Amino acid sequence: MSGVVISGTGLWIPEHQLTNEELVDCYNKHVDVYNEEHATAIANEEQTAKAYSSAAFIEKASGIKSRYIYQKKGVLDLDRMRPDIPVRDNSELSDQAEMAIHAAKKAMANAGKDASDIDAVIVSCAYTQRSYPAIAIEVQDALGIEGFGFDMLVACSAATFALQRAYEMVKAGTAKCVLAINPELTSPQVNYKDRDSHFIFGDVSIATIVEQKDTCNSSGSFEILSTKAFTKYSNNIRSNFGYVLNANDSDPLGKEQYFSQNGRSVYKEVCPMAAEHIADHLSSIDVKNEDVKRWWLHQANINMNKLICSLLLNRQPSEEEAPIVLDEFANTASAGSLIAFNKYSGDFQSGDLGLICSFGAGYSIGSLIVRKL
Ligand code: CO8
Repeated sequence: MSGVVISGTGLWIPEHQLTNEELVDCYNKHVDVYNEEHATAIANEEQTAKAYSSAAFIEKASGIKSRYIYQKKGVLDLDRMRPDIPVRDNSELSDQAEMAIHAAKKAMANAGKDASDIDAVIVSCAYTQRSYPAIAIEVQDALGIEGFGFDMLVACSAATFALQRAYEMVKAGTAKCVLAINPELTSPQVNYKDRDSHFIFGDVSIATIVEQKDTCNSSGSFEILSTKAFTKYSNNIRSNFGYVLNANDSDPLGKEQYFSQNGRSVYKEVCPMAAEHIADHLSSIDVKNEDVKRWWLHQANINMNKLICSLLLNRQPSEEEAPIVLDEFANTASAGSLIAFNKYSGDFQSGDLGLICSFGAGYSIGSLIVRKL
């Protein structure tokens, strides 16, 4: 067995952008309408008035300035405040398969692979838009790939966990070349009427080719030296929407069904956990923290990434060492660390080491140590 490499990635960005200012403006108009409609109950202290959101708070607390969105229509409409994504006929490509295919084609081109080279497709993300048939099988069919495909859900760690499955499949010889795709369509699960979370997420799609070193003919490839996964149950980040709502008569659009979190606790609990996970992973293959040229970290919050790196390096990381993409993309669930890898790995020289790491809901943490070939 010759080793396993990442031979190419492909990033697809939706055409619509949504700034903090646009989101906040709409949210604050919603607050005015809400507080006026509930004025009596608020005055009688039966209900709490909603408070304004602020673009300055969002940028300071998270580092997020903007995000891309698959369908902007509807989100800034006060009477809707949800994306308006038209229903597609069963004979049409699904939205998520379309997002996946955009990124897959770019990854295949970057890795120098065509459909006949690939024998497995993984679609892995925070949500899939339906249960079955798997989005991965739809993508496999549309691209003309022989072999097999399956979907996986691991929230923010969906991308790293999928790359770990791809690595293991190639290593075990159950697949020769895997196309792993993360079409993160998060916007339908964002509660745009909730001040604490309306700004957090964006949509994007990223794809990665994982194959044997022997078959790799791409100049931009990275050998995967090691992978490590960790999970620990926590209720601090939840999304309750699911098919059982139909049976328990809950409102599928009720606010308790959307993404929600206890952001402060997540911050406090996940940062030390992620730093410990990374340090243990690096030391397990005798790599010193200082020998890592770049930290392609999950993109939820700029302050989290700075804290995790400072725990690892005993100093603040430079922008080159720990690149940030969340200012432009926001939190794109699992895709963030791979967007950073896609955009900030071109300057690597042969032998340079880097670490890809995600952390989030579950809790889940996934990491890969990679070396430029
Ligand atoms: N505008 C103005 N003020 C605000 C706003 C706002 N939008 N939101 C909150 N405030 C106020 C609060 O009310 C609070 O006021 P007070 O002090 O009077 O009580 C004050 O600002 C401070 O609030 P917080 O303590 O909540 O603010 P933080 O500094 O903690 O920042 C963050 C909030 C940015 C959410 C921060 O806690 C954070 O980033 N935490 C980590 C979160 C994280 O990484 N979560 C992972 C989530 S994603 C994931 O795991 C996968 C999910 C899958 C995808 C889901 C797609 C939908």
